[in-house]
Amino acid sequence: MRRLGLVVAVVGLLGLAACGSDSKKETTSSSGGQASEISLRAGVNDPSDVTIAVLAYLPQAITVGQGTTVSWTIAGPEPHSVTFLPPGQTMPSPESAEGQKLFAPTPPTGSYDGKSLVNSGLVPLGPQAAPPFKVKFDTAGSYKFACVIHPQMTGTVTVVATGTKADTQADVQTRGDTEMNQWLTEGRAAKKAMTDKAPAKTANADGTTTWTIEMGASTAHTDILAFAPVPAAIKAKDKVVFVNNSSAPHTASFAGKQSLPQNPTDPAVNAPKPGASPQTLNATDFINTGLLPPNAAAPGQTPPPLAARSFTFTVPATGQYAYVCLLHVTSGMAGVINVA
Ligand SMILES: [Cu+2]
Repeated sequence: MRRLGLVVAVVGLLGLAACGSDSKKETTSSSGGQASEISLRAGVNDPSDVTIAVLAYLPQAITVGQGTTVSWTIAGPEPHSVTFLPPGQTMPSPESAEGQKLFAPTPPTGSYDGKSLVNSGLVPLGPQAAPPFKVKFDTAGSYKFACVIHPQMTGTVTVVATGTKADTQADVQTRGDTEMNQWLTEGRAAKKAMTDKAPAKTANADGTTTWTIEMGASTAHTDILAFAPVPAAIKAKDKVVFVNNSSAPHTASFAGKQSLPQNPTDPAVNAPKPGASPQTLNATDFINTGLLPPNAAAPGQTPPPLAARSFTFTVPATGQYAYVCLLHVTSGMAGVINVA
């Protein structure tokens, strides 16, 4: 490989010295067309509505020259990974033990050649910002990567020979913005549909009402991290059912007068408290649904049934019962049950 590089360099020099028009082309493409470092974004939240999370690498595909370092920045509060799997391996479900192993990083040892696992791990886990994840590419080829918790998030790095036209940082920024705006439009429409519809409700024989609040919504390229629609006329002794029809796991967690778990990996996040559905709310205790699974199926499996994605609370008395999703609180996923 070293010798090949030397040959290319010598031919380049000869070209420069000998033939005018060819040498100009060489110079333009090698100096202007290839950057030593290219950075791109992994996920972003809508700057005008933090509850809309774009689940995409921006842009999805980049072309770089040999020797380029690619740098991914987790640009929003939602965690993502940049995971290059070894040849022949497919991305395991994030709920599986295999998937959860990929939450931990496997940093590159030298430049990446497509033959091994290289993985940022899941970052950030919690409110801290994550440093960019960097991989250097010396070998021409096409390398696919994906996010361990968002199977729809995939990308490609194409590495071309030195001197071949590659993306500039400006190209990457422009294409990233174009793709981002497309997915923001998709997400904003889904958010509007979710919040604009009338809350689902059923009348009970005892004169109370059971209201349904949806936990998030998902499109092909976004997660809407909101509880909606908001019922306006809840009365004491009514019931509220939280239902997860989205592609992400969520909780509905009431702090009461306690403090909430801060880290998404805290086992308390996934523990229904004080126990399984149904429960009665109060103004004092920490009350938690635990993680309600997404309405999505692992390969070869069926999605969890509605009952497994639902949790029912009775609201005993007038007052305000504030709640959050413990996984998505940094994306503004929160609500209040107002009981008149
Ligand atoms: Cu959530």
